[in-house]
Amino acid sequence: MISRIDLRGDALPEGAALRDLLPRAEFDVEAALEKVRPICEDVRHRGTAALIDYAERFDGVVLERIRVPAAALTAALEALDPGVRAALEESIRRARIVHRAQRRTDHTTQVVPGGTVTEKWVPVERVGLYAPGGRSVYPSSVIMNVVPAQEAGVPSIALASPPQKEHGGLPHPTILAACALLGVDEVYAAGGAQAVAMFAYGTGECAPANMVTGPGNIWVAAAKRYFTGRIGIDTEAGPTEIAVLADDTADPVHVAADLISQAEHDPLAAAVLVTDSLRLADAVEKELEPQLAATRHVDDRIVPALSGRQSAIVLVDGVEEGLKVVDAYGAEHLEIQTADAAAVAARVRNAGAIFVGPWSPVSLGDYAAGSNHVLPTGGCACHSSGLSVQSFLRGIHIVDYTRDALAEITHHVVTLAEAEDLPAHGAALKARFDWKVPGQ
Ligand code: HSO
Ligand code: ZN
Repeated sequence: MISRIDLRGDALPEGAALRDLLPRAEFDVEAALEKVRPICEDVRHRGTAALIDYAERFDGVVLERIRVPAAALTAALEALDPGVRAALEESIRRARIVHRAQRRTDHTTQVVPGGTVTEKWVPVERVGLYAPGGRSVYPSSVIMNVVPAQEAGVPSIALASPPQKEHGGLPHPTILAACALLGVDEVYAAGGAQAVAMFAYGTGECAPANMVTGPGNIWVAAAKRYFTGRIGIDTEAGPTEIAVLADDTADPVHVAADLISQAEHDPLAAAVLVTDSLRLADAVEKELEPQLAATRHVDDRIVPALSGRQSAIVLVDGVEEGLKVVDAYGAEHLEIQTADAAAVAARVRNAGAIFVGPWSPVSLGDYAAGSNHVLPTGGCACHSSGLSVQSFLRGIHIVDYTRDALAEITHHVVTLAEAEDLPAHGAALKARFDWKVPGQ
């Protein structure tokens, strides 16, 4: 069911050439861009009326307004299963511990006597968070978006999630309950590109946001790309990926379970096992069958995901080569299931999040490790991080020089300004002094 890529024998190619040998899902955001453009512009011009029309067209519900009433949030929390509530509360508690520790403090550096640069961290003023509906109703993702924004000190947080026909046109009740638990009371029943446009442009009901974060389908990703430059975004989240770097010491039952766990998200989800053990590769493949027989979402998601060209078992000569492969791949989630897993994990350079050893599966991180599960996909782990407090902060440099400190550096500034043919830059400093070239 899962294909094999055999990289044993010859020396591995480097960089892009190695990446080209590895599987990856097609996620053509560019193509979706053309379709979302008119939707976004419609929301810009018609605001709430456009959102109401799209709710009818795409979600099959007739809405009178987009804002979710406060009573619906309270009612959803009251109706929430107590076990789910307790689990969400524990997930929030752990996420807060980790994200609170990420807070940054302002820092002043004295560059020269009388010359300082302070880096001041300021939260984004208003953030719109997106929580998908349909197949992916994930209250855990509400936590992963809201907690870092709150811990960063974002003063205004709003959330949008698609209206659900079976819930009277409101977003899914567990999404609403998660919002209520987190203290987010500004919630909108809007989905897809139109929800992103609502935050980007603002409507009569919803003030514009400076930033939009949160996972979504290809339309949400395309809308985020459309608005890049106008608003801040986190990443264009693509389908979920898991890579497992494992050797002969790994338990095939664990490895198979973890590959299936992420394949469960989406037919385009990627599950990649990188191993130097043929015995493990065979055992994992054998293990998939009984595990699939015991789970749901098999034919619609897991089998297409595992058998798709985005998933594979990659055979390598040793853990050393395996490290090169996982670095070239840059997985959203990377598990290390080898001897001395912590030492191997410490050498990984590219991954959204790393899960070390047999007792740290990706599913733990999805819900309750305290780590964030909004992570870079599609190889973006090579240049980007997952969502964190830092995502919602801006570092502002505050430059404060005394007269003497400015005087001391003026000749260098004037020289560079002349070299760039920008004499007025130099003149801005010279005008402050009875200036002559020092030493003349
Ligand atoms: N693995 C997904 C997040 C998620 N898993 C939500 C379960 N619910 C992307 O990191
Ligand atoms: Zn997951």
